[in-house]
Amino acid sequence: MQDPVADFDVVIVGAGFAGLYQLHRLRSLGFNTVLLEAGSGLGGIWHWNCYPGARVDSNVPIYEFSDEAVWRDWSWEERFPDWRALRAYFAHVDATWDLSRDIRFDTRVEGAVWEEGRRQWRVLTAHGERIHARFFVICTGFASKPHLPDFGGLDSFEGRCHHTAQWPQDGLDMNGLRVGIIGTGASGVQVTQEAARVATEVTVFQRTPILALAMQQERLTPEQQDEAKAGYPETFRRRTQTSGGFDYSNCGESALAVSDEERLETFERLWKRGGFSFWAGNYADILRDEAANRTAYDFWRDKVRARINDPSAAELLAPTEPPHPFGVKRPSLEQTYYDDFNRENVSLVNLRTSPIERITANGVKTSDQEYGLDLLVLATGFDAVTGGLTSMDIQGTGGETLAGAWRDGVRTHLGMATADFPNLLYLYGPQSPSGFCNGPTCAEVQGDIVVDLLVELRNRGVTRIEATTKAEDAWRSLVKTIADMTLFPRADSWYMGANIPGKHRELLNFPGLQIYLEGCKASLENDYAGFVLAPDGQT
Ligand code: NA7
Repeated sequence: MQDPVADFDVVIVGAGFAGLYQLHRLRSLGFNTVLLEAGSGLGGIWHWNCYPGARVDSNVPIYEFSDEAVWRDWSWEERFPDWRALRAYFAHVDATWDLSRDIRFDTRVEGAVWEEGRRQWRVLTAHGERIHARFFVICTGFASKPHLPDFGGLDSFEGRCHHTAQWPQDGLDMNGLRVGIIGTGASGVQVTQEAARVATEVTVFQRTPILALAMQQERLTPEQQDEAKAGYPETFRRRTQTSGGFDYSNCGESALAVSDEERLETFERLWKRGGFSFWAGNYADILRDEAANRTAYDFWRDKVRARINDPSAAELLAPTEPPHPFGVKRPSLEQTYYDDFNRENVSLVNLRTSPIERITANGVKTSDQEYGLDLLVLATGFDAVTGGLTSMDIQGTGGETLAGAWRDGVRTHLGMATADFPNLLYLYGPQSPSGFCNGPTCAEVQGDIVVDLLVELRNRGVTRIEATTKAEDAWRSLVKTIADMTLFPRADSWYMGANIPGKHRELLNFPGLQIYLEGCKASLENDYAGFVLAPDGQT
């Protein structure tokens, strides 16, 4: 039985890339640190996402830590590893950095209360523990709160039903089953590809078509990687200098400034490179200018349609007219997704014309017919970016919760702190690069800012730091100004909080790692502008 009350310098929540990096660095700097993790293992999203086909759509080595002690003896089998490989990687990180001894697994944080007198957070776990810490660093990622739409009758379904992020940890064999998949985001695409190979029938319920890009998966050998490792330090340095933390940079300023032939040649080259090249490495105005965007959409549409035999399925999956501008909802990567709709066992239901009326004991009843199912997969996404934070009952100085403080929109300074919540810092959260940035890059770059800040506070004897509302206003307005220069507000995406009924609509991520870092620098190098620092014993 653990001590019900414990005292730490820092409590971290979440054992994904961001949380593990915090633990590793803060501990090495002498901070008394503990990490609380709701799951039974490391990996964050890669602990929960164990559905068939779950795979990262960022390539390695971009999608890993930059510490040589970790990458020196590690090699992957695929350019885009699956969840099993990622779990093995996290076990390797654990062994290298010796992390688990300071991680409490199966420990869900339910809430936290700021205690002004002690200048500490009292963190409450589902086990009833109370953990006191001067600083509370939340690293719950952008996708830790699954979104389960309110489908009537869900409880009456007699088959098995799982959200992709709540998949049974001991697996579920889809062989021979009639599988229904609601949702066609990254998770829906990945499950569909696996189900198509083994299930008797696969029914994909689509509301909005995903504009998925060709992954161009590759097998990797250890020899290949050993040879490439001489270049890793440069690769990792370069990824901190791009706008999305990847190794992509724009291939030109404007898609409209070049001839049709040149544009086509460029698009073909980006397509062959695979991954997010066609999205993050495209012309700079693709995500800003509607006409430029349309050239990319048309290219994508024609590539996809060429693979689908049935013209009506082709029109649903890759419509003649874009459902929204290309790339303003997250594209996701596919390997066989579009070919799978040529299989006898795979069918597509258009929820725009035949909405779901209810879930029945047998399956899904739309306005047209009832689909009998053995397994219903809810690939319906997440209360993204904010959900991991607002689902905890975190009470600041006046007793207001974070969820309450953000009721009419997110308020942060530098995407990592909020007024009335002193000594609370969050990573990969709202108004930070978050979903627009490669996870490991953000974990390190934003993570270093937080670590440096905590070291500086310790050096100065500062025991309380709080963002000002004025700084929040300025940061919020900066995010809005940049968002309005892009096409992102044009889609009902999780980027905009628009996938959750009733959620305030606004761009939740900071678009552009470099501009973000400049904003941080402007504060941190200007004596922490936008924060009020209080040395011990002073207000
Ligand atoms: P996403 O990308 O949010 O996709 C969720 C999907 O579920 C999407 O196709 C939604 O349609 C659909 N959805 C959500 N609610 C409903 C209801 N009520 N009815 C029908 N369909 C619905 O989540 P993922 O898990 O695939 O991916 C999340 C991120 O993880 C991804 O971006 C990567 O970063 C990895 P919609 O498009 O809203 O019409």
